[in-house]
Amino acid sequence: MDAVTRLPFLSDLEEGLTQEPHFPERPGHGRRRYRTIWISDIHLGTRGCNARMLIDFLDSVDSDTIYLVGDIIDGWRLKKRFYWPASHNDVVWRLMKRAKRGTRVVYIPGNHDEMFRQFTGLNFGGVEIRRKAIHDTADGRKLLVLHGDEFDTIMLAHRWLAFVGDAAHTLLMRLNVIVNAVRQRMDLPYWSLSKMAKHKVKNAVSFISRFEEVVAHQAGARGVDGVVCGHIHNAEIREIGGIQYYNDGDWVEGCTALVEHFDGRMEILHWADEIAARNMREQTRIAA
Ligand SMILES: [Mn+2]
Repeated sequence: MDAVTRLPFLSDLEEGLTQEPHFPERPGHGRRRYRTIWISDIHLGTRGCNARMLIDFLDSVDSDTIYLVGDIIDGWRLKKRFYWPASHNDVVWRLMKRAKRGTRVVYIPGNHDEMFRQFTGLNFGGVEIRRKAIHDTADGRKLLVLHGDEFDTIMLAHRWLAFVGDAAHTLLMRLNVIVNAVRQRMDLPYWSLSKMAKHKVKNAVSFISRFEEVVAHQAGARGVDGVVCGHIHNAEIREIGGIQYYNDGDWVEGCTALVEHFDGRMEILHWADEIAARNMREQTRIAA
């Protein structure tokens, strides 16, 4: 495929996949089994990605099907600056290995890895690349699976607010002091920059619930029972207007996955909590 070679990092990626993983894979027996696993917003190729935590997750669980719900590799950032540590390569290695061992792997590229959308319909080493998918649950429900950026145009007015977080708030509070020192010198009245920031953070919360409502509404119009997406880095299971809304979260901040049990029951796994609980159990075992 000629198009593949146009992406500078894919040749490095292919080379890395032929080698053994840097972090040895834990043996497959004793893994927790699920019917389906959904993960997204891994952002491989960025410093923010918690690849080591994801490696631990992938070595601890197994499933019949795994959906990669977009923003798996951050092509935007990789194009600007190549950052590809061994752990990031190991994540791809494990996903490819899974496909080879017979797990159905469905990859739905997001907006950060949109360069893979040109391969929609193709099979890449056992990985099916799709624009969206319909998942049939064990208890007979139909779920629409997509990344979620397709609703950005509807959300555009609120979009930037999602990036206003605590760090920005702290910075704005500091700026507030400077701004008002200047204003005072210019004989201008006090004006609260931090108050405005707080208002924006509140808007970020309303952005999330608005996104969830838009996605659920759009899914409902397509006649499915529910929808699974990622994109906004906020894991959630919620019912909105008779539609089940599922978001599998991310591996930058939350480190979460969405899973379907063999009876169709859905659950969000918080992997940092799982690791903490496991360490606690090991400590008590050693102490005993
Ligand atoms: Mn996204």
